[in-house]
Amino acid sequence: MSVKGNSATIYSRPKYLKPAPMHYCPGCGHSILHKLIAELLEELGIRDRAVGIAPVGCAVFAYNYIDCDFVEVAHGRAAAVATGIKRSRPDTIVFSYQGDGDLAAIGMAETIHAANRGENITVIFVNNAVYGMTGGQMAPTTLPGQKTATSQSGRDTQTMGYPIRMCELLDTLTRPYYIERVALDGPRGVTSAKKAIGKALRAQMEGKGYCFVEVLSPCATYLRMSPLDSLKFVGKNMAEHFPVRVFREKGESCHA
Ligand SMILES: Cc1ncc(C[n+]2csc(CCOP(=O)(O)OP(=O)(O)O)c2C)c(N)n1
Repeated sequence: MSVKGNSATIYSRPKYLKPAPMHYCPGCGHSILHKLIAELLEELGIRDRAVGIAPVGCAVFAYNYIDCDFVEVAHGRAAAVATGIKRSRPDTIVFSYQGDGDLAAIGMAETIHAANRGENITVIFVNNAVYGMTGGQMAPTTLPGQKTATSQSGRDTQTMGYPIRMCELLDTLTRPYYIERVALDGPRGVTSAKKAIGKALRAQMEGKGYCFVEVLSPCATYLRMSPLDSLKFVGKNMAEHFPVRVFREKGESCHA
């Protein structure tokens, strides 16, 4: 808090969040997550050696907002590029930022193999249960019965399968160090998300290995809900299918 005369500033833009107007829809989780990452870059003192991997998806312009080095990669290729950067420049702190289409559909193979190799990278997986950027098509994480542009009567699990639970899938592997799922469903969820991402970045700084944080995130536009209702959808409907918890910490599986 800084005090000037009779007025006090109790909250301000994080130092490493650029003063650029964001293109995100009202209620979108990406903007909140960008802010958390910007805060952590400052708090952990890693901004000058951080390299973000920007996805193809709604967050394609992440580098316009978060003030650190970034590489923009082709859709789904983040894990492979993150591996290359981290291995060739071990002094960098590499984090990929990926949607469910990017990470769990086209990038599924890279994701699993990077986790299986135990790459010392931080993966931030933004699960909003839909392809946002391209117009609200069904994603691997779309809920059963959820209506999208390509599941107009609702996702039918008989023909379209069930939502893929990435944390659970990765938790079958030996090498990942830390796996947690959090939900941006309100102030408490935002605090948990920051804690989890901070833990994942800190683990990378200590050379611990592969860290995966899944963030359940609202997409009010393609849920066709108000921003407030989309938070409830995340906290209730999404969390029923994607339990919010720590799956693994310190390289030891901690199955509930
Ligand atoms: C190789 C390739 N295939 C498909 C696309 C089209 N495309 C762009 S973004 C996207 C999905 C985005 O959804 P998601 O990753 O969940 O992120 P969101 O937009 O919801 O944040 C797709 C299929 C592309 N750009 N490149």
